[in-house]
Amino acid sequence: MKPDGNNIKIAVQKKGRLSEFSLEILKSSGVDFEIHQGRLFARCRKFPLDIIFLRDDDIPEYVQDGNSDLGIVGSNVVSETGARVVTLDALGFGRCELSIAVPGKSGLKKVEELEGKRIATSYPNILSGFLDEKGIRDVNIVEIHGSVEITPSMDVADAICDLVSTGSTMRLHELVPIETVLESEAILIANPDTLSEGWKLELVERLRFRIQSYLRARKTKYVMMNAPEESLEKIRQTLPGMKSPTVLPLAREGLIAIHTAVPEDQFWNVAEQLKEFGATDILVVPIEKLVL
Ligand code: PRT
Ligand code: ZN
Repeated sequence: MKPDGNNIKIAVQKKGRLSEFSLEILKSSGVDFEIHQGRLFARCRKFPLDIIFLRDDDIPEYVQDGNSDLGIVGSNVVSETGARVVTLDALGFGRCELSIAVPGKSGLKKVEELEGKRIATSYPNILSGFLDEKGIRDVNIVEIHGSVEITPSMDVADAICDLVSTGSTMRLHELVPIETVLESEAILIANPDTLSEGWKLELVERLRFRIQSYLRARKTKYVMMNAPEESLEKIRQTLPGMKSPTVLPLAREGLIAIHTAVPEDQFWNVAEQLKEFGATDILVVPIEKLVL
C-alpha cells in the first residue's frame, strides 16, 4: 500500500532539448501538473507523482542514489556517468549519434589514424572506453563542455567526438564524421530499489502503460476510406499490422467504408496502393491514445 503523502518521483530535464517532449509524455499520460517559473519541483494531480527538474547530466546519479525513482534522459548521459540504474523503455525521441569527426582538410579517414592525436569531447568516459576496445591507446582526450566543434579550428584538438543529429553543425565547421561511437535516444530509467518496492512498482507500471499507449498512438494514424466492395480483400492485405478493420456498408450499393489504424511511417506507401484499388475520400486523423 502506498504510504500517505508519498508519491513516486520522476526527474526530467529542466531546460533543453528533452524538456518539452518529456513533459508532453507526462501530460498525455493523464498526469496533471503546473510548472511555476524557477520552481524545481511540481506535484501532480490525478496521479501520485512528483516531477523534479534538473540538468540532464545530474539525472542518472539522482536516480541511482534514490533521490528520484524514475528519470527521462538521453542514453548517452547514462552511459557517460556509468550510473547504476535500470533502463525501462526507449522513448523514441532525442535521437542522435555520438560521432568522431575530423576537419575535412585533414585527410584523416579512419579512427586508427588518430593515434598520437588530440580529440576534444564532453564524453571522455565513453570515448576512452571506445578507443580502448579498438586498441587505440595513445590519444590525448581533451575534455571540454560546450562548443566542442570549434576546437579543431582553434588548434585545441585534431578531432572531436560530439553528438550529431542533423549533421548541420559539423558541416558548418567543415568537420567530417568518420566513426559512430554510440547511438542514443531518450530513455526512461529507474532506481533498482524502486522496482522491488511493491507500491512503487505498481505506480511505475501504471505510468509506463500510459506512456506506451501515448507513444504507440503518436506513431499511428486512424484511416477511413470508401472503397468498392470487391477491393476489400486486396485492401485488407495492403494494410500493415491490421488485425481486423471495421467495414461498414454505404448507402450506395457496392461501396463500403473501411476504418483502420496504420503506422504513420507506412502511410504514404499504403495510400498510393489504396488509391490503385479504387479507395476514395481517404481521411487520416491522429490518435490520442492506443490502449492494447
Ligand atoms: O542544461 P543541460 O545540461 O540540462 O542541457 P545540455 O545543454 O547538456 O543538453 P541539451 O539540451 O543540448 O541536450 C540534451 C540531450 O539531447 C542530449 O544529452 C542528447 O541525449 C539529446 N540530443 C539529441 C542532443 C542532440 N540531439 C544534439 N544534436 N544533444 C545535443 N546536440 C547538439 C550537439 O552537441 C551539437 O552541438 O546539437 C549540435 C549538433 O546538432 P546538429 O543537428 O547540427 O547535428
Ligand atoms: Zn547537460
